[in-house]
Amino acid sequence: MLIVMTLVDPLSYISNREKVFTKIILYMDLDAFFAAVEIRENPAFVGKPLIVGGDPITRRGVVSTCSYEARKFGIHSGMPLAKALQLCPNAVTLRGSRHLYSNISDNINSILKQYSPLVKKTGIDEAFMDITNIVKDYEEAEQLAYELKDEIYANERLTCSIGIAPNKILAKMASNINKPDGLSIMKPEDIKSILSPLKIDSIPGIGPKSKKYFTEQGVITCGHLARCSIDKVHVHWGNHGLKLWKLVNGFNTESTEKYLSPRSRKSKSDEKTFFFPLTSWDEVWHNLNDSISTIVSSAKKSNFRFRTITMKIRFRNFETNNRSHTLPCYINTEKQVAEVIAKLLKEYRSLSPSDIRLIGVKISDLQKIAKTQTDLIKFFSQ
Ligand code: TTP
Ligand code: MG
Repeated sequence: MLIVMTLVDPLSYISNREKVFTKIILYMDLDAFFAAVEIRENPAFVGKPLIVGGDPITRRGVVSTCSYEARKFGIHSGMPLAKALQLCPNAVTLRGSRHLYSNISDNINSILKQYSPLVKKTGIDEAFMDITNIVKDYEEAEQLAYELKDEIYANERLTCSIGIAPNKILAKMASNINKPDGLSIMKPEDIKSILSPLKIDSIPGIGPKSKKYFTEQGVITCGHLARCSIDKVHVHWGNHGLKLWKLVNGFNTESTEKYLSPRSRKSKSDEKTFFFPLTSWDEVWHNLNDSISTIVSSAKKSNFRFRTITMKIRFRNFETNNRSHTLPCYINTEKQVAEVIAKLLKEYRSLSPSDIRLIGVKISDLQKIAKTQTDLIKFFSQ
């Protein structure tokens, strides 16, 4: 084991930048994504071990993912389907519906973007969000995470796990702590103690090979690595080892990324549900105009302008789509919103208005108009 006393001051390895955290990052990952969608589409699968991936008839191919019930049998992504079915012969097996997954992925991305434009999608069911400038502290970040989880569930009936931490790698690690449907917060001062009991391979990037190497040296958990002497770590594992040592000791291993300029997470929305089928597109437009008028007047009243416009459309089969458009500059008139909505609606014009169960408009990415600007606008409009 590499716990060796050393005379070298560990802090001599740490730069000033690594001693501070300036960001709050949220990471969201949907739970058992493909499997959860299939269960949503067919409630008969609730509570059953379900595998998505491979060919259910020939049993060829690999598992894309499986429900948490199937995971109890040791089944996991990437496992040959034949082996998975040996472990759990009664598992329901489906090929999967890629088009539907990608559609849902887009919807969820639109939801995230209504909270912050600083979203970085990193996979079909996962994304990072820089929320530094839209929350005051970690308590507010937690509130935002609950709102986000609720909104995702309300729109898509899917659960996700969220991690909040001062950088991306830690946010991702936090999201794995309470899966599924979890929420874990890792404040800078808690990093070391939260990471300590976690297995070394819970650090993203540590695969089976590195894990074996660390295990041979007696490093099983992040805590074991944190207690190793830094100069020995450097000698044995080089710069990569040093970076991991800094991570598990609560230092900032990520350089601050250049994100877009921060904006508000506030939004205003209005939506209409149609219990009786609509008979014409004029009726759809009438309702949309009504929503546009409501939210634009409300934005004007509170001196807000905005850049992102989202149209939400839910069909009678409860499939829900959110389509967003972010403009290059801020606006605040009904006409400008209507123009964007007309473009977003085009995608659906081949459908029948009677298929629409709900339609709504949301404006987000709101910016308060400075008092001097509002005075000028008033002055010129007089
Ligand atoms: P993951 O987020 O890795 O897995 P998951 O969402 O199924 O489960 P978890 O609750 O642990 O997050 O991947 C997202 C989707 O990507 C997953 O549902 C299926 C697909 N996928 C593959 O097709 N092959 C793979 O090897 C993996 C890992 C995922
Ligand atoms: Mg996932």
